[in-house]
Amino acid sequence: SKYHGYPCYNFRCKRGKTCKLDADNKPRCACQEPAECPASTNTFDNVCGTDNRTYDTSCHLFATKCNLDGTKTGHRLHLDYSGPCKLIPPCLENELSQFPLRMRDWLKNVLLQLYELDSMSPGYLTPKQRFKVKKIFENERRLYPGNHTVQLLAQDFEKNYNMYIYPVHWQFAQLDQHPSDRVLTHSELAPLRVPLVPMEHCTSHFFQKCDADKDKQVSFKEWTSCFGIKNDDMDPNLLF
Ligand SMILES: [Ca+2]
Ligand SMILES: [Ca+2]
Repeated sequence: SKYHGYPCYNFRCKRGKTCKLDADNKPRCACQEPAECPASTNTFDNVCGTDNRTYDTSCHLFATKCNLDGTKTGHRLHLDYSGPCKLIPPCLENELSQFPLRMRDWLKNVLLQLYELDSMSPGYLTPKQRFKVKKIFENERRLYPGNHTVQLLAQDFEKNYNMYIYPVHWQFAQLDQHPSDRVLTHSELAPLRVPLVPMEHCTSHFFQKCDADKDKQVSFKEWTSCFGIKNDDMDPNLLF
C-alpha cells in the first residue's frame, strides 16, 4: 500500500503516545495531544480518572497523563473506571468484608461459564484450565449461580473451600501479564477494576487494603490472603 514505506506505518507506541517523525525522519513515540484523540461517540466512551475528572475517552486520559510525565500529578493519574465520574458511596466496613465473598463466587462462576462455552466450541479455556474447572463443574456439592446472601456465600466458602482455590489463582494469572512477575501494578489491575468500580463501590478500597505493605502493588501473597486462601494453599503451579 502507499503507506507501507511511511516510517510510522505499523510503528507501535504505548497508550498516550503516538508515532511522530523526528528531525532525521525517524519514527519516534511522542506524547499525543489530547485534542488529537478521536472524540467520544457516546457516554460509554467516557472514563473517570483517579483525579475524579471525567475524560472524553481513555485516549484523552492517557494523552493527558503522558503530557504530565515526570510530575506527581501525572504519576498519580490512572484510569479509575469506565463511564463518567459519579458519586461513589463510601464503602462501609461491613460491605468491605463482604466484597471478597461475592468476588470469589463471581470468579468461580466466570470459570464455570467459560467451561460451558468451551464445551460447545473449544477455545475458551486451555486444556490445563479445562481439566481444573472440570472438577468444580462436576462437583454436585457446588453452590449454583444465584443472588446468594452473604451468610450463604460464607458458609459455602467454608464447606467448599477447595473449589475456590483455583479461581483465585486463575484471576491473578490472567491479570499478571505485563510483566508476569507475580505482582500486580495499578495498570495490571485495571481490566478487572475498571468495569467493576461503578457496580461494586468497594472495589478500589478493597484493592488498596489488599496491598498490605503499601508498595502500590498487589503481590501474589497479598492477593491470595485477600481472598481468604490459606498460605499452605498458595501454589505458583496453579498460576495458569
Ligand atoms: Ca505483573
Ligand atoms: Ca504490596
